[in-house]
Amino acid sequence: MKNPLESLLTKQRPSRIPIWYMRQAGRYLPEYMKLRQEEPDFIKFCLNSKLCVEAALQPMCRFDLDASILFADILLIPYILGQKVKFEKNIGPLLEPINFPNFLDKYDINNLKKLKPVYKTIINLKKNLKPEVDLIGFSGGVWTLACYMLAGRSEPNQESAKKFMFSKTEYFDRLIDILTETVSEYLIAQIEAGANVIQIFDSWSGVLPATQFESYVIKPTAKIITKIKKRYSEIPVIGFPRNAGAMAANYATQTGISAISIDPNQPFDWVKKNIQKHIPVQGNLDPQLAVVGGVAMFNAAENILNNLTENGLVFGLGHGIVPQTPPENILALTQFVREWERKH
Ligand code: 1CP
Repeated sequence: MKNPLESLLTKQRPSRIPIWYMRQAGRYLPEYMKLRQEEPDFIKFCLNSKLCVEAALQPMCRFDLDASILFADILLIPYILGQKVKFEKNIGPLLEPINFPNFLDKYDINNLKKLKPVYKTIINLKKNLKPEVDLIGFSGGVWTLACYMLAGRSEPNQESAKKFMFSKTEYFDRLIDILTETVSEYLIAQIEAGANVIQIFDSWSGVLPATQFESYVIKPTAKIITKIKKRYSEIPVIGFPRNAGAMAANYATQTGISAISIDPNQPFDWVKKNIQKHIPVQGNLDPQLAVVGGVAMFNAAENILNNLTENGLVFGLGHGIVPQTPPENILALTQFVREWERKH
């Protein structure tokens, strides 16, 4: 029998409500902060399988979760494509400016071999997971990767990437093609190593006009999924087109995705009618509720469970767990969902 998460994503009845949280490992866990001191350079940390396996397992020891997510970062892709990437404390990622078209001309898919330590993390992580727990591999969506590559840092409205997209469209399209091929092969390699569910994080999809959302979120995602399905037809892929609004409905029906991670601001009725009619959803508790905890968090969680479990729900947050979150709240939230299920 398949595990709860895999069952739900492949349209079978799960034995219980699957739960996992985006960014469930990492900065809100004191044991992670301690482990992190062993390798201050975050890229090197992500390329150290031993440390990454331990980081991925930390939340599994604390909480009753149905999936473990690979510990790595979406910015390993620009890094192996030859762009210098570093993570600065209190600032975030800093990427060196790209020289066009030289950068595009020196593209070589073989650079993906530099990510062997990531595949090793998956192999060793799998050995440490209970058989009923799924292993999620992931990548950034190509638009989101392009955002960081073009802005060189985290930029809330993505002006730099948008300006480049509108003014240097030919270069931009080539970059998107390169990223589409790279992400496809990267995810296939993760599946080969043992990931049995994939999530694509398109965290910045919400800043795009509808036309460009079609071209740079929906189309590349559809291509990636077609490539994956050709090799591994059974592997479910969860999409996270953050802040996509009404475009999430097109994303649900046009990409071949198995489920969508929805935002906290998407109304239940709209989600039921436009997404759950086709595929299950994942989410969508506001991450700040997990910071606050208590009655506010439980009421909101119950509302999600009352509204979305009937037609396929992976319970989780609408975005990643933020660093200020007390781990006890994640424990209480997980127990609350298990208890709700026992009563219903
Ligand atoms: O220890 C540290 O200081 C590094 C903090 C950190 C961690 C723990 C970063 C830097 N990345 C990660 C791990 C990570 N990143 C994981 C594995 C952990 C887990 O989920 O269990 C995953 C899945 C990611 C994915 C990721 N990285 C995304 C997509 C999800 C999202 O939150 O929208 C994005 C956008 C990134 C980029 C990134 N990595 C790190 C930072 C500070 C940023 C920039 C975020 C921003 O622009 O606000």
